[in-house]
Amino acid sequence: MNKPQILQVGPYPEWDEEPLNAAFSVYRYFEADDKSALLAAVGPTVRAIATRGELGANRAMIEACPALELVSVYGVGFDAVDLAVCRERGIRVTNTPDVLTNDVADLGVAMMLCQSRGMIGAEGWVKDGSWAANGLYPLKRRVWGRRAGVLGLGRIGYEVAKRLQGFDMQIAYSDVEAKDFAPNWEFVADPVALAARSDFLFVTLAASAATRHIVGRDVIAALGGEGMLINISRASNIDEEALLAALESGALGSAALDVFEGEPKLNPRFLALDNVLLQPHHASGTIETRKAMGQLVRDNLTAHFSGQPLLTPVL
Ligand code: 8YV
Repeated sequence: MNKPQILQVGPYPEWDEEPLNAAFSVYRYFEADDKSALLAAVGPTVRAIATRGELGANRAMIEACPALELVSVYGVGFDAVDLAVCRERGIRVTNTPDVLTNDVADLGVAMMLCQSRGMIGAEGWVKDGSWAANGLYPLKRRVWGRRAGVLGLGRIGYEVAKRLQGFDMQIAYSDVEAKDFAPNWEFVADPVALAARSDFLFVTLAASAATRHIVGRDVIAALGGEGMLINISRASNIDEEALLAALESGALGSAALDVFEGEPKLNPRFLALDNVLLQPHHASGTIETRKAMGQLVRDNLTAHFSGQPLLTPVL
């Protein structure tokens, strides 16, 4: 039997490659020197695209595959998939929600702790001999008991807030409406008002055209010179230019960021700052979660090609 032909947009860990290649005829888009030539040659036979959250599948790629039936995303975020063209053509889309929620929440909280307590600098203080030479490390800010804002109380935002409760923080959130599963957390509809009452602001929104730059100049100013912004969602949720300017001037205290415009080539102005903690889009990056994500990508592909219902459909 002929295996279904799929286009793989980016690499996966090696434990995913073998089962993927066993079940499907895989065209490795990311390895092609001439990507347009590859699309022109194999696009007509491609029935599914297997991609990653941050890579998605754009209109040109989808249009080069006239027989496309499914886009299977390794990641919860599907903002990089052109959903409009998928809708027009009746192409199904799946993602990998739930399996990564706890790890993403863990990293957000870890970044808050690490940055607020100055742990990276403190390690440098030990390793470069400053402790022995100069004595005590400069004092940092506490986390427990302070005010946390969660912008977007979806699956990941909820797990972040749950963890913050363990630090006795005063928790508030913004979302399109108050959530009845969160009676102990204050609902603040306006993101600017949320930022104004927060010491730490977590951005946990699913990115879309509607949320683009939702964290703009006003939110950043309201968070202020003592505030910390933590982004474990997508760079597009934040006006990066306004963020950089505020970090440079001290109008915003600090930021802990896992995602960047144009990543992995982030704006070099980030590298010159000493009030940031920078992570390489790694919030879901544990072996356990990535194995579960890879399995779910394949399970959705397999379900589709065997006529079964998709496990985690987006469209
Ligand atoms: C990436 C993500 O998919 O879940 C998402 O939306 O962005 C991540 O989990 C991951 O970095 C693999 O590329």
